[in-house]
Amino acid sequence: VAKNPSINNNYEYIGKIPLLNSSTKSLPPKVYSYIEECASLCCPKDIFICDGSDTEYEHLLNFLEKNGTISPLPKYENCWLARTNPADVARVEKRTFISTECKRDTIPIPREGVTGELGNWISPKDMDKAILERFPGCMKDRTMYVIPFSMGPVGSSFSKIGIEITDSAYVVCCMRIMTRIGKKVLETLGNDDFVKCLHSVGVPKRDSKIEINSSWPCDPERTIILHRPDKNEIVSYGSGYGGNSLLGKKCFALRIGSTIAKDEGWLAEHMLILAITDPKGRKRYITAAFPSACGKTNLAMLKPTLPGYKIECVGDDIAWMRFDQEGRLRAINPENGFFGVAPGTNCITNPNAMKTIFKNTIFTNVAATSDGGVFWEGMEEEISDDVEITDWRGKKWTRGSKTPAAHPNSRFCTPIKECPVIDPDWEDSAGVPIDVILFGGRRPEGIPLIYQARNWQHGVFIGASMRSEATAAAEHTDKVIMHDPFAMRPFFGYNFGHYLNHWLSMTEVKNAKLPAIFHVNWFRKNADGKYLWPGFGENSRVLDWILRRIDGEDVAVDSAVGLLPKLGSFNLENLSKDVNMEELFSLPKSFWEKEVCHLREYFDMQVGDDLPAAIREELELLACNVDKL
Ligand code: GTP
Ligand code: SPV
Ligand code: MN
Repeated sequence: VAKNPSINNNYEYIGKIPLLNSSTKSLPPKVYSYIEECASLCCPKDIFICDGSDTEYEHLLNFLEKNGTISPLPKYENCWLARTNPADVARVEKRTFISTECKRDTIPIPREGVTGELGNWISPKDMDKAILERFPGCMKDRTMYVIPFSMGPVGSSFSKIGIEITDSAYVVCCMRIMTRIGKKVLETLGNDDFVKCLHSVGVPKRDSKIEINSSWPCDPERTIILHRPDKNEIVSYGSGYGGNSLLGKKCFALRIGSTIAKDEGWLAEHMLILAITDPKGRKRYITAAFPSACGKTNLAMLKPTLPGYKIECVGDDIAWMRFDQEGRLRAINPENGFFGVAPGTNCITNPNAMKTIFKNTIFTNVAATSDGGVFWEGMEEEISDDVEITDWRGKKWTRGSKTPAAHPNSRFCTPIKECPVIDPDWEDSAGVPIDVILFGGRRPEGIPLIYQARNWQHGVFIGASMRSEATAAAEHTDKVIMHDPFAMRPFFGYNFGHYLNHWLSMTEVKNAKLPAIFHVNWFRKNADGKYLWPGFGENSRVLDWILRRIDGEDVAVDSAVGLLPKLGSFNLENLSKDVNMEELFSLPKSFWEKEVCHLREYFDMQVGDDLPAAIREELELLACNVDKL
């Protein structure tokens, strides 16, 4: 990035490696040792300590542009397009591991002969081996960046600090958007402990079969994402993409976060946080756990179609929650940006996102237009017919082409502060009080638009039973329905059975005012494969029913699966399309019989002895109810 240090003798050194831009005096001793340790392993050409300033950001963008990693998007203000290697486009769940001495601390032991689907365990010895096979010398000829970052507002008692060390300037730029980085973080940290996050895009072996371009170095064949919860340590190799490389996000805030949360008595969840103000002016906060690419960003900044409602956004992906002295569950969004799915976003589906993302944004793997803008599936009405389109791989693309213009997991990376509907209290260090928790997924069949859990235990069972169609957010290629309990399957930092016990134990918190729990499904389809529910802004009707329900209105009726809206209680006034409500809320017996079978098999095969009795009890109750349908 900077000048050649060999012609300047004024550089300080860490070990034998020149420190480009800072003084070792500004580094707390523990940070210094961590840098020294990583530098001696990775052998970078120099070291750059990120201060988070605008000048630094410009400098890095400039470097990335020269290197061909990003190109400017002159149609907008300070926006950039990055194209990745086509082999590095999503999270890689199969290559993600948690390391503990005892395997069962990480994952439930599956039934003999069955492959575990609730995370991957690696022994500490094998983790060390995996590191030594990949990291020595991996940053040769590259700069090693040191990013001090805070998850949560700097200095808040909820917040936690990490140091990410990476050889990717793209990662630095995205971390600057997604978290709070720089000098202030180091000052706040002092000589306290921090979460150690080491990342390298890697160097492929000589005989690698994957074509690697210098604009997006990576090593897809040897990519590995490792976590050591007992040492608060993350090591990620081989990928520059999203959840694999922005280590504050899924690795820290969810995997390491959930293990810290378990020990300290709180919750780290894959959830959006929104504020909703009803026509009477009452404001409430809702969190929602939907699997990756299943609608969190869209709900978090929804523009209600129901008059009189207002929605404000606190966060779109991660919630850290704990009960306060009064027994209120309080949540913060530990992030500072949105790393949102681009395809499907437009002025009809998500107008607030469209107002957010055309300033100070790094787009990754979207298509480009000849007038210096971006394009993706769903943006057809937003661009003029005469612009030419270049697809995410950099090839000419024509309308009607068989391959998508934007990669289905293409993303925008945008500062939260650009969002026009950000909640004024979004950075409140005490967190916002949560009244409602939603679970949901992509369920083309059988699952009604909305139902409510009868109580906390039933709600935890509903979270545990979540299933959803696979999406492009990870490496799964076909659209199979996968189990994704709590939308956390890829993100559990410890044994799912223990996680369930932790959730169940919230009833024991003194004075706990437990939020009401609901399950939603925007994605049910009819026999022609068309969505039954218009979704997006119309989802405000579902939120309206939820609020009236928690306000004690007589709007619910019990069913086999939980509480459903009473006939006629749902506000359908001026609904944008004809909806077959009967079909949308039906509970087909044969479907639910199969669902119960799937759940029973999953709990038996995957969770086994670690399944809490309370969850088993709820399953048997459901089975019994379904029998009577
Ligand atoms: P991650 O960032 O991967 O965790 O995803 P997310 O949960 O934030 O999902 P997001 O809101 O980005 O939505 C993913 C896709 O689902 C987008 O293409 C949306 O357009 C689409 N989507 C979101 N809400 C709805 C809805 O109510 N109905 C329909 N049909 N599609 C929706
Ligand atoms: C998800 O997959 O849930 C995301 C995107 O939010 S990533 O940061 O890649 O994990
Ligand atoms: Mn997510």
